[in-house]
Amino acid sequence: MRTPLKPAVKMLAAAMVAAPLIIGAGTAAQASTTTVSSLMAYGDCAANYFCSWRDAGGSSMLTAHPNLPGNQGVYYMTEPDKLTSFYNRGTRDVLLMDWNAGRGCYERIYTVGPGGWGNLPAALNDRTDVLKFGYESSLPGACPI
Ligand SMILES: [Ca+2]
Repeated sequence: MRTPLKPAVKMLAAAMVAAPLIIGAGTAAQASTTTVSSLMAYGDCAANYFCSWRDAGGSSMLTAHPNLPGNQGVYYMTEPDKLTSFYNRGTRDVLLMDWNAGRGCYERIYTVGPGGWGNLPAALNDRTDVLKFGYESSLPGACPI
């Protein structure tokens, strides 16, 4: 049985639902710093963005980053080791990178093609530290391939 939400939580949730979603509006630089609601789900990921969530099935949004060229498309996770599910609405592959302490470098653990969405395999859950669009960017400390 679910515990009813406390009134303050209910009000906050209602306000978040009522607030218009502005991701994708304005410049890419502005949009990349837009605060996202934990109520967002797969369907809320804007076109040309890579979105991630803390929980399976697009639950509890973690990040929304625009598909930018070169090194602008490299994003260090503000909350590393939290990414569980994802949706790539960009036009290029997104590479998920994990710090490998043994090797002392960031290794690619997963690649999400354009349009790809879902949950990471269990062994890769809560490991992503950096994500990057495409292959042309350089990530300092990346493991040699
Ligand atoms: Ca990690």
